Formats: sequence, C-alpha cells, structure tokens
Amino acid sequence: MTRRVLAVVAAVLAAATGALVPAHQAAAAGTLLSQGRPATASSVEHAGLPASAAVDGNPDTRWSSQFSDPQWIQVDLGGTAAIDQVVLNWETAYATGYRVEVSADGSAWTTIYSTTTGRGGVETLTVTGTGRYVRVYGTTRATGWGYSLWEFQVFGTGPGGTDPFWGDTSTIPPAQNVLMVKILNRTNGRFPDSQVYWSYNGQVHSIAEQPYFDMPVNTAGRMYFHLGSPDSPYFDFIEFTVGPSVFNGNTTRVDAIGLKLAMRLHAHDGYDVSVGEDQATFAEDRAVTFQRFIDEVPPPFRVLAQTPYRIIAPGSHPDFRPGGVNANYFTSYANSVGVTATTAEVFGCAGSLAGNPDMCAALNRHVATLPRAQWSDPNQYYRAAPANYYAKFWHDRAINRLAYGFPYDDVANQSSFISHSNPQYLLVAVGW
Ligand SMILES: [Ca+2]
Repeated sequence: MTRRVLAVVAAVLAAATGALVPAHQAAAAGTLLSQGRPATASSVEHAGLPASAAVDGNPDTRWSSQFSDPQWIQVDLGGTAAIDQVVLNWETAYATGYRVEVSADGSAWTTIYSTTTGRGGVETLTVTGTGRYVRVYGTTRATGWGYSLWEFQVFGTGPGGTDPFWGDTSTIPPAQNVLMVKILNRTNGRFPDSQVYWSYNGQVHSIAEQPYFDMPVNTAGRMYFHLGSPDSPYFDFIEFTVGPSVFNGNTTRVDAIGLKLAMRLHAHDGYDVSVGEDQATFAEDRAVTFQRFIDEVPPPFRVLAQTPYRIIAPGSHPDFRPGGVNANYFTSYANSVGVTATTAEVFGCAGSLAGNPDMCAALNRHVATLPRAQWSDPNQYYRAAPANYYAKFWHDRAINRLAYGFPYDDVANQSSFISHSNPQYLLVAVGW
C-alpha cells in the first residue's frame, strides 16, 4: 500500500462526502517578519559581529555584545505587526536572564516574555504582542562573554496585507482549466528562479521561464521540483488528484524528504489553507535542518539523514528491514497488542497492517497500548519509544503539525492532505 494509492482513496472519499477535510485553522503559523530587517544593538564585541548578522537568515553568522550587563538587540519590522513567536538561536554566550519586549516607537517598551532560567541553544517562545520594534534585553549572562545570537527570528502577521512568504496573490491569472498553480522560489537566495525547476506530465520549466501552470483534470498526478538543474539530485514532489471542480493533494514525507515544501490552496469561496514545512523550517539552512534531525532523533534513526540529499523514511533503510541491526525495533511492541509484523511493515503500514490503518498509525505514534479513545489525541503521540521518530520530526516542523510521515498518517486527520471544491489557485513553495 503506497501513499499514492491512499491519496486516491482519500480523494475519492473527500469528493464524495465533502466531509474528510480536517477542521484545522485556516490561518497559517506566523510569517517570518524579521529576516533582512534593520537591526541595532546596545554594543558589539567587534565589527565582525554586527546586529544585522542575527537577522540575516545565515546560521553561520552572529551578533555578539560586549562583556557586560545589560545588553540588547532590536529589529525594526517596518510597521505594526502582531507577533506570535520569537525564536532565539544562541551561541555559547547565551543569556540566563532576559526579556523580549515590543514597542510602537522604539522607546516605550512592553515585556511579552521574561525569564531568569534561560537555557541557551534554540529557544522557541510562544508570545502575544503588537508592535513595530522587537527587542531582546539581556540582564544576566550565562558566561564571562557577552550575549551572542546566531539568529533572532520574529514571527507574526503584518505589517501590510501581503504575507511575504506567500507573496502577492492578486496578480495570479484566472485558470482556464481547474485551478492555477504558482511555484515560488523560497530557497533564501541559494538558487535563482532560473534554477528552480518544476515538471509535470512531461513538461519541464524553471520558475524564471514559467511560474504558473494551469492545472487540468488528472488522476494521481505528481509535480516534481528540482534545484540547480532539471535532473538534479536535490528534488522532491507533491501528489494530487484533480477533479472537474475539486483539488485533493498533499505534501508527502512517506518515502523521504528531499526539499522543504509547503502548499497553500485557495478556493473561490474563501477557503485558504496551508500545509507543509513551517516558515521557521524554510528560513533555516538545509545543513541546519539535517543536523537538527541527527541531534533530535534516537540513535537508530540517525542513519536516515543521507546528507546532503535526503532524509529517508525508516522503513526504507536496511537497518530496520529483516536482517538489519534494528530489524526488531518494533517487533515486541507490536506483539504486545497482538500484531505480527516486521518493523519495516510497521513503518510502511504493510503486511497485516495494510488493512488496519488505525493500528498502524497507533504503533507508529506509540499509542497502541493506550485506551482506544486516546488514539486520536495528538497530545499522546510520540511520547515514548518505540515510535516513528522520523514522522515526529516532520510533524514538529509542519504548519499546524500536520505531515505525511508514514502511509496511514492521515488517521485522525494528522496528514498534510488538503481538499476543497471550486479551487482558485495553489501556491507551492520550494525551499532548501
Ligand atoms: Ca546569522
């Protein structure tokens, strides 16, 4: 059973009932507002470590202050914004005590987050605030050095009406077929539009040649994306089934991830839903994402990062297949709930699990020994081993935490599947 088959089944059901669409929020997680904006700081350690290096999107450059308390760094968003998340990527010289503040004018500040127990590393702060300026105000240093940030990212909504990630949608031409697809280069400058390729049904174009595709009716279609050249090993794809007046599709990580992808479906009735990797993940360099995967997953899963091209699903790796060093990873856990299956069959929802989507999903999410009522509660997922930590990683980095991490990840509406009638356009963001 492949995801592609499942997509068709799901699509047919959705088209027939109109009721399978997850009821998640239409609003995407906040947009990255701070990257490339003007930044200033109370001091710099030296001219090679300026404030601007904390908002340049490059994980290898940083701001560092002089070695005293207090110190601050601020970014000007260019207009009033509603701020919902701040991500601080600290160098070794981090703050144990600091505040995050917002301001309308750069002089009167309101605290939206404060701590005396900062732990350094990457801190992702969920906040609520409104302002044009956002400041990190350090009060206590963790080391004898100053305060130093590789990246300081502010997420939210605004200023202005156009979401900079998805761009201006007012100029998208109307479709003659079912819907207009627009492909967006979101590689953070790593590839020019002339080297971001899309292909569908024998057509191959760069974004520079043709950013639009007028999508006709099709069954179980795929659109591929390649970076650098039309047959580059840096590639990925989306899957879809398009009816005369309906789009059904998903980003899939069932086999592997080759490129960061997100898509946003807009329909004539105002439906507007985004799925795929979140904007913080798009903003992050590829090498950082690969390293984060290696750092976060348990040791048996680290081999899945096939740097620099792909991170593959565990069921595809020889370690987890019969005869492999981790061939028994899932076996006893599956046996404990009466399932006889190899580890690769659990990851791939194959063998006896092909006909048992709920159980396959429960095993991958490590909820199979919980009462059935908890199988649909995402708060219970991936809390203990054995579990599909590959899938967990992509859920953690997905818009609304929805991802296709294994073939039956659509159980309990956890997948990145979107479907709606009378579609108008589909934006597809291709990242690095
Ligand atoms: Ca930087």
